[in-house]
Amino acid sequence: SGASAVLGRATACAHANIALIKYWGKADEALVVPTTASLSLTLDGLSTQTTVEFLGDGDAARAESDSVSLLGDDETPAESAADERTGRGGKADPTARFDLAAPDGSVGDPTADSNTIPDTLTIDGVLQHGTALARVSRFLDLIRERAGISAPARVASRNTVPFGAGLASSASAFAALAAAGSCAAGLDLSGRELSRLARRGSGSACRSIYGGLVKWNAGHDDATSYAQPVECPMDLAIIVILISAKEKPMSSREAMRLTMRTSPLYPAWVRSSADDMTRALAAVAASDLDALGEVVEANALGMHASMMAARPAVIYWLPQTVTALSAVRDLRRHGYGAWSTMDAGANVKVLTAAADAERVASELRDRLPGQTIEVHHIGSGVRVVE
Ligand code: 2P0
Repeated sequence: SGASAVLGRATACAHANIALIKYWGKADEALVVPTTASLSLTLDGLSTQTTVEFLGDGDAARAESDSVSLLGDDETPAESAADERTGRGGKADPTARFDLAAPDGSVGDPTADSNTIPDTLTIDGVLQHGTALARVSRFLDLIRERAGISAPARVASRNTVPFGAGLASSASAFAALAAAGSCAAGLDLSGRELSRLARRGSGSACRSIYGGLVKWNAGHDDATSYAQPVECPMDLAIIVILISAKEKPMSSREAMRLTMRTSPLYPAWVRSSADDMTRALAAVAASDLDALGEVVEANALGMHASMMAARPAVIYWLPQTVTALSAVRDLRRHGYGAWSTMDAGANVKVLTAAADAERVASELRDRLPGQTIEVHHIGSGVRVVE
């Protein structure tokens, strides 16, 4: 069919965020409802700009068959029933389909369906196929369903974030996609609705809807799991020590699943996380950076301890990671206010006061020669730019 006319088009820009109190594990895989609440800073610099165009006519055949199997078990009971009618609902492993880093084309791999999806996706100018395209298409299905359209989309995304290196590329990516996609589909969503939508693409993306300090309320279902801005009287900064920009060995999605399923330390980390959140929010309210830094570093190291205790172990650390963590501790002994945090990768991020950031970064460059060390100040929330 001649699907070339553009029905709606929008471009949005979103920034990455770094969690101070971490999200690690889902209580509901399909809806991306986390086991714990998390707290993050949205940063300047690291960003994604995405344009979504819905193309004319749609494809009736696709609307009647393929979208049903793609929506799958994370949708409403009506759609689950539709899955049963088509006899396709029970075939795939419902978890494997969500895995960007599926190692092969086994059952449940979304690449199996991807050639029937008329959407197109380019990331930094490179046309995407397979799992990346399928994950974006499934996400667009949520928007199409809500807007009552069945048009295929053309998506083009540009990043200043290295992909899949534990620098929160999926957060800025799905925040930008949620805003551009919903706008292009003619939906006018509130910040909270946008946050809930972005969450379905990637959990941490729900926090990048807002700028500054942001709390993601864990909630217990789709309606109650969303992010909101938190008043922060301190001017904070994050220094990124880029140890590896290579794609991480295991996606965070897969790693958190493995940690939840097999790590005897995971339940202890979840329990301590609630207390960490309380302490962090109290420290923020009191402008007590020392207290905030202490709980931030402990929360991240506890998360990594729980990963290392998984069977098999999930170890993102490299030798330079340990060196960087030691350098930050050493700076503290010399009176600097600097605390480490880490995500699903080898890189170390350092929390400081904005006013100290350049001085701390320069000390770190002296102690860690040859490493790329960048200061990031607070960034803004997602915005539709055209
Ligand atoms: C966070 N991370 O709070 C934690 C800390 C990494 C370590 O959110 O499966 O890409 O798409 O919901 O959001 C990375 O996980 O995972 C992450 P999905 P996501 O920032």
